[in-house]
Amino acid sequence: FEACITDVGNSGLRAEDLITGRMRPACRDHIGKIPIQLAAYSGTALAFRDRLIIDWNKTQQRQTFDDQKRIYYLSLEFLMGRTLDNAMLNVGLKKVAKEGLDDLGFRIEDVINQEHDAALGNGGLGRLAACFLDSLASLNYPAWGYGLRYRYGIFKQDIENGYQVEIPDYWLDFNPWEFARHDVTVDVQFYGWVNKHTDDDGKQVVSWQDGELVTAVAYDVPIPGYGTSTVNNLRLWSSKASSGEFDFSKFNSGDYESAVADQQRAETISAVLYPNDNLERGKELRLKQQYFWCAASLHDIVRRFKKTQRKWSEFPDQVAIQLNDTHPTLAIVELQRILIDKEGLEWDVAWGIVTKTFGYTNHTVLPEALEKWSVPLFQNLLPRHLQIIYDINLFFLQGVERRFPKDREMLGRVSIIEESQPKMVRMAYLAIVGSHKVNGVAELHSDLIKTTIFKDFVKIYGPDKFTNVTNGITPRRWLHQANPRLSELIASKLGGYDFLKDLTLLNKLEPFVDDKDFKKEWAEIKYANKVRLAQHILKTTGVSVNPKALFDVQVKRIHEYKRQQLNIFGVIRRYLTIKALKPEERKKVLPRVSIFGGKAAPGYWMAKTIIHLINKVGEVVNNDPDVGDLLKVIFIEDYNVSKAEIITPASDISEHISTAGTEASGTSNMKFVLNGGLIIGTLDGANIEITREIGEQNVFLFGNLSEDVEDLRHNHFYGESHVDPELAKVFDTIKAGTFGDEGAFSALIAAIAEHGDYYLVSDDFHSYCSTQDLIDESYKNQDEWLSKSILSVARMGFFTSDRCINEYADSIWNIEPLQVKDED
Ligand code: 26Q
Repeated sequence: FEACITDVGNSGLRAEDLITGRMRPACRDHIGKIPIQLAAYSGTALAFRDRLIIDWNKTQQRQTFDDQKRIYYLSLEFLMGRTLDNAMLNVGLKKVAKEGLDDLGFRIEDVINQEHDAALGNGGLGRLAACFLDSLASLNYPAWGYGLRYRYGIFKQDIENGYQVEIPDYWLDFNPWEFARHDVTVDVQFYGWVNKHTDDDGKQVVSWQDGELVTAVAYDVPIPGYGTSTVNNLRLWSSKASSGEFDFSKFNSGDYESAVADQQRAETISAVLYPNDNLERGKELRLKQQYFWCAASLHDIVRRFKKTQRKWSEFPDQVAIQLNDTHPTLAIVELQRILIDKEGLEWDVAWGIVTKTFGYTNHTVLPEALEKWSVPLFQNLLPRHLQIIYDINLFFLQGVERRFPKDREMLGRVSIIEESQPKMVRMAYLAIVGSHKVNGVAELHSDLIKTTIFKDFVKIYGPDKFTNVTNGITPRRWLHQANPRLSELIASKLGGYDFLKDLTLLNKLEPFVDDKDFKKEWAEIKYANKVRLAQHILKTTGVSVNPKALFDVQVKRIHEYKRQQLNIFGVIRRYLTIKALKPEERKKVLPRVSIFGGKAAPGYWMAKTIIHLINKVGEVVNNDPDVGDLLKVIFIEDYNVSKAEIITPASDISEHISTAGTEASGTSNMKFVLNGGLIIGTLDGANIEITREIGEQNVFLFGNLSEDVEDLRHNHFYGESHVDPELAKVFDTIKAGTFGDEGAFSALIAAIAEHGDYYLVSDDFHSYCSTQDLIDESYKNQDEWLSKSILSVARMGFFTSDRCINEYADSIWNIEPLQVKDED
């Protein structure tokens, strides 16, 4: 930083100098004739980057020299958001940067806002991976992330006439945070055939031959820890044709088109993030992405291990690999392949090493989200891997048969190969069989996987193989960065910012719950955050909302199980109630702003219909003079990490209202409570543990319990169909065309009224509405509301991702922190 901004300041350079090029060459290279704000961003980012590089090198050298066990976190998604602000805070020089930029005539917020989000993820799972990287570095664990460098991240969402429109997210125009490592490449093989023969010593040799090669090129991203000099590495792979830019032999022989086509086919692998979450579609390109990334990462890990010249038996003492869902399960098969085909180890020895190395995290019980790949697809793309999977399955089933000779059905149920037409490889089963630990992401979820989808595996392996690690979030980004004023107020009472590294210290806020001045400041900060969000809403939607109203927020991926439809039906009911009141009665109504945000998978028609309905309801309600400020309905376009940083601190109440038993954990629930917002929620995922920590009196719970869901669903099909009467009125209003073409929403209504209401919207509607009414009443007592808000924050210490990472480190990875020393 000294190198850029302060130098610029000290040497008397003006803002214009940033673009006229009187800067260090590294900055100048990137600047040219770009807008001045972007130039300021470039300069600042490059300054901090320089700073990070020094510690990054030291950390990597130290980790190599020390040669301790490392954790490799394999995730197809890293939803990082922006980096500059985080880098400034972690390095501890944001204040210096602010002053430097002020001197040059820039507002630091404007500079920060220039950065494009790194949106290499869909939602919860990808953001969790990003929080984990932050905690791993902050806690000094030797850790690497491995992912794909998508040219296009999650699409940008526009709303046109109330419909979602997807725009490609090309984010790599200027990305100062990545370093192309053209010296670090791996050739990855696809297709081809398997050659088995016996060598001169009578040993069977298996080789995978021919097919096509694609080159993986490493791009490294520094991951700084907070308040430490540890800077870990995130390595993202980019694909390119293996013979360089073109196959010159084809090119020279005149086959230009096919040379270009080869190149494009190779580059397609890392071109785009699949925009589905919690839905699996079985596309070949997705399987190619998975293998490409697993093979490159494994090759890299093995190469690093081999440099140490240790025995293979020591591999699990040096390497822990965590699978973020089943997406990287092929890494298990790839390691087994390397050990037996390339390194010549015996099957059992190799398999012992493999299972000691891997851990698998499950993020869902939804059947439609469990990955399965067709055997013919596998056979064609990865013929050797399919053979190995068959062998893994054979040995596994033989073991099962010996242990449970009487239970013949068990074999079919637990087989890694599903005997369907076509046959399918069940990736979750493969991940369980190939790992030493399997974890869920919240207590209820971890219990559910043991009693439902993985029940047989608990019988086979015993309960100890299955464990829980409740998710967490990084308080650096989700409190300190997103809500600096709240963080500062807390620090002023706690005597410093230690709570950002030990979040349990927040409990020292409890004594202030009755402190008048403190409460006043607490309320002022919330209000200021609401004003900021109101400004954003005005700017982006043209709708003016009153920051004194209750802000009710639901931001997350749009999915039927998350039940945004329940929320919007509740909003319609509220609208009808207001309309039915006499003008003088309306004065007693508590004004509310219902805020929605989130993307629908492009092919998920029902989710898109929900977005459409929210927008249409907004158009009507927001322009109804009978309603005025009493109710506004806002859909915030293109919800992403940097918008979450504005929205989260501004909520009074947020909605976490999934059908009980369907949301594995949820993590935005934690973010909202940590920012002093209360929550309305079902007894699902981490809501349950949040309630246990902060106290039932501080949470608005409603709805059926997960243990009753199965019976309720059964009754919908075999009992009498029955729609809650209040909900029926809402449906009538929609059908009457109040929100435009009623036909547009008929499928949404039919799913509930005619097709079994799988997500129990009608069953929970009454309870949801009365709980919302209770929220209105509670909010009117601001003093009590504030006490709930403060107490909740004070009791949120458990939900830091630092706690979560320490649990993984102790109970799954068996790794220790490694501090970079000053003299390094
Ligand atoms: C699978 C196959 C093909 C294409 C895409 C996918 C795919 C992609 C993303 C499947 C699932 C996802 C993402 C899932 C996800 O975000 N799950 C969420 O994980 C969070 C972190 O543990 C939890 O808090 C949420 O409850 C869970 O829904």
